Amino acid sequence: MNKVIKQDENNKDEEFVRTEEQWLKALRQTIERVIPIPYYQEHFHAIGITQVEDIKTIQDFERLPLTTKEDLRKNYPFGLFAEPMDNIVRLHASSGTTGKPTVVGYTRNDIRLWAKIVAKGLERAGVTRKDVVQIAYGYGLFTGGMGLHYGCEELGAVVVPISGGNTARQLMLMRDFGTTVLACTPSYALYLAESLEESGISREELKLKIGVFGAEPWTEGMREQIEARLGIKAFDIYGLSETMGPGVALECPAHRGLHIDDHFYPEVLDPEGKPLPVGEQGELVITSLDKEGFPVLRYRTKDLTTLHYGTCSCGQVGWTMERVSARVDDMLIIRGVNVFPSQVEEAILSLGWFEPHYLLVVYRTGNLDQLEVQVEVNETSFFDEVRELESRQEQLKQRIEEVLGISVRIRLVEPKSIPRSEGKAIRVRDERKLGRG
Ligand code: DLL
Repeated sequence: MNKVIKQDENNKDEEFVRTEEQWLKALRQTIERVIPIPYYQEHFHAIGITQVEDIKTIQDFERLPLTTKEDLRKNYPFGLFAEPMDNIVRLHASSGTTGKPTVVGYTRNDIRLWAKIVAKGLERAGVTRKDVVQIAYGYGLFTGGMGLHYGCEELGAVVVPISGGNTARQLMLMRDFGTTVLACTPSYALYLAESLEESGISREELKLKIGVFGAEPWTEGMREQIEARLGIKAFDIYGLSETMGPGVALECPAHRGLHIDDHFYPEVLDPEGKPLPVGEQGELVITSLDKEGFPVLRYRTKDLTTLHYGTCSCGQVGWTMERVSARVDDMLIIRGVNVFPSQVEEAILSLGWFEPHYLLVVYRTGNLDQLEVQVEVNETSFFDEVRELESRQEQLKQRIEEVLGISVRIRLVEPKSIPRSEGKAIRVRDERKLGRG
């Protein structure tokens, strides 16, 4: 394993930097927590591990079985909890697209820890107790709303728990309550920006300065759009319900990757499940270190990223991850070529003429897969000369084809015709799966 682990004995508890030995100690704690669970016992026995003492090095740890969403489903609902239900105080669940949801349980300590982790990350991004935070992530079984909520309260900021949707009301309260921080998905932030432009409320009437956006992949181009349209600094926040929720990693003002909180041990694997060295892109795998109710061991996130380890210009020492470029699940295979929606987003935004609202439609003619990219034109260009529009369409087609390496069809669509998202945006319609075409 190619990792540089630094030691700094003088660090305060909160900024604690683990040595390799300390990482191992923390990992063994998680192993100890899961060993009594029949599912893990069975899988550990299959590779000859019966007790935590069998894990002596990080290399031993890397032999342990990976956990997948499927494994969680098989143990639905509470089969992988490490604490009796008496000690569980909250449940969350992620819906997923098919089958049963994955259910996660938290003890009182877990909830406290989660709040601390989120508060620490937000503080690094510049949020203080003087801020008014409008939480427009959904509340409920989804971890976004409540995760941010408890984190902001821990920090001492004023929380506006408005949840997602009701856009006109969001804007009114944003102005009237003097909201300084907006927390929601980047696609909803964009929708709010667009609605603000039409609302009669001017940007000058708002006090907004920071955005904490995550829960879905987004590109640098999207960040620039949102920052310019809302007049804020946007920070990327990452997490998933299986490992806790939002807060696993969060950007600092240096914007050189997301700092992974010390309560998680990250790895990046190649498609065969082999650990990759630092600096190489692969699937992120996370082990929780101090979670009691639902510890996860080598959980395959299906998110593609690259890990780094070192000291950031903000002073933080530890792991960082590059922004998640895509989910493995979101990868489309079109005529044998791998296509990610984020590549298309980047190409659209790089030209600067089109709105960042788009949809990838995949269909089949005969035996051939086809990709149509629907992109919205804005109100101004809608009335431009047809020739001008055609030329832009052609340039976009060339740009996307250059990036993807396959031919695509571009369909320019009317302003506001692509559905707006109040949560996680849907970027793909795969008609092959619907049996059409
Ligand atoms: O989306 C938790 C969350 C809430 C994160 C609010 C950030 C802010 P799930 O619904 O379980 O949990 O979905 C997790 O969302 O595996 C990624 O594919 C994606 N995701 C989350 N954050 C980011 C991000 C929440 N910053 C799944 N960039 C993850 C890209 C993200 N993808």
